Amino acid sequence: MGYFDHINTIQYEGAQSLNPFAFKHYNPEEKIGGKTMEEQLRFSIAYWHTFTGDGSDPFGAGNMQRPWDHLQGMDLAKARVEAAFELFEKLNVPYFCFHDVDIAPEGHSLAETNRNLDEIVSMIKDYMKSSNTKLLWNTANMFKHPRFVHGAASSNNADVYAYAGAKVKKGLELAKELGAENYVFWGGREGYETLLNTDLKLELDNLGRFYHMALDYAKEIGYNGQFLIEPKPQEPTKHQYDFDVASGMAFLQKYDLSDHFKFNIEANHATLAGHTFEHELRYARINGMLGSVDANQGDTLLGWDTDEFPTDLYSTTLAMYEILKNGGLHQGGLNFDAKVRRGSFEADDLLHAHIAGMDSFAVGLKVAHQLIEDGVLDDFVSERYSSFTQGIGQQVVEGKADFHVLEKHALELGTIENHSGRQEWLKAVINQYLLNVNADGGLK
Ligand code: XLS
Ligand code: CA
Ligand code: CA
Repeated sequence: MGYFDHINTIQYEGAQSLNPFAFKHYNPEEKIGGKTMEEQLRFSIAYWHTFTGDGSDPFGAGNMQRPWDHLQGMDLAKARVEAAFELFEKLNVPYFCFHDVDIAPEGHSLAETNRNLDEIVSMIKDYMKSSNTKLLWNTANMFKHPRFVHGAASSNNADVYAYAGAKVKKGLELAKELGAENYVFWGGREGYETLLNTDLKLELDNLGRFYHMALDYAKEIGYNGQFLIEPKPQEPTKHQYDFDVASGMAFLQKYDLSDHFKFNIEANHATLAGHTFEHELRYARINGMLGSVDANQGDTLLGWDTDEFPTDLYSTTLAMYEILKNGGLHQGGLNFDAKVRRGSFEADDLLHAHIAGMDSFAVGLKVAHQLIEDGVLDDFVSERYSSFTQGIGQQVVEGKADFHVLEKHALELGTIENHSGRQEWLKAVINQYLLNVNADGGLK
């Protein structure tokens, strides 16, 4: 007896299908840009939202109806593993991600917690032997337990710092054991509330030291996964240290870590930082630091981290544009760090949500691929910057200009001519591609 027996494996039925349990655009085998959609998109399910999350929010208790609800403790943890591998197979998703506390309950001591983890990890390892689903990344939750009230690797309390080190040590061991392709650091409480009680320099220096210790330990045990920093500007802290990609890069460079880390970019964190999703992806990409993606979306009417399933095709298209320009996600993936709304409390909603997210990114992939093939944006952008391919512009780019050269050129200029940036036209072109690339008939 399984948890999702009433649902068959989700199949691709094409854009005209009205079957709620079918993919309309995600066709894993279909090749786009020389690779299958499965290889291009590398979808992943987030264990915490889908198997551990209960729907509780600051105003109300948990309300999700899950077929494993009657269980507790380690029995509950084991049931979740069974349910997880069943859902991975039903959705044919190649990856999953977890925090340590998502998969096993915390014990009364660190040693007991680690024993719980070991038991569940060996169960997961067994399931992975016969499953196609692999571990995209794992991480340590260093924000939930009260001990992390003042942070973890940026805490004022050295005992907490040590505890955090022990958790990441264990996390790296699990990553190696399960073959995680990446290891993520999201600094949930690595930040501060007020400078009145904060030694900013010591906290940042300690954080830098902590990441070095993690790198050293990974090397020591022979764990070769990619290290990822996941930026977020705030929430739960008022000011989180890895605010966005640009500030994360400055931090990594200062502490001599930039050769060893890439970024895990979450859409909703980008918008919380006052950026677009594609801005963060572009910023990381042009610096060779786009590692992986937490695929979700925020809500323009709500100012917080709502972690909705991604359904905005405009956003998935622009995200896939960056990802394709990056030559793909490499060992990263598109992890649905997304939760069903509180009102969507039935277990079937988990399937609807993932199908919606996977289809939305499949559309984004197809449209972005076509935009790149046709060179629509590339041609426009290169024309727009063509003044830097000749004359004074070329001298600037080749490092042959100084202020004397610039002044001489400026003094000789007559009227300066600028051209329109044509953004309304470009948006209309994207709309055309969105509608045409996917127009393969009406509904049936
Ligand atoms: C929270 C973060 C978190 C990380 C992993 O906002 O998105 O879930 O992805 O700790
Ligand atoms: Ca995330
Ligand atoms: Ca989030």
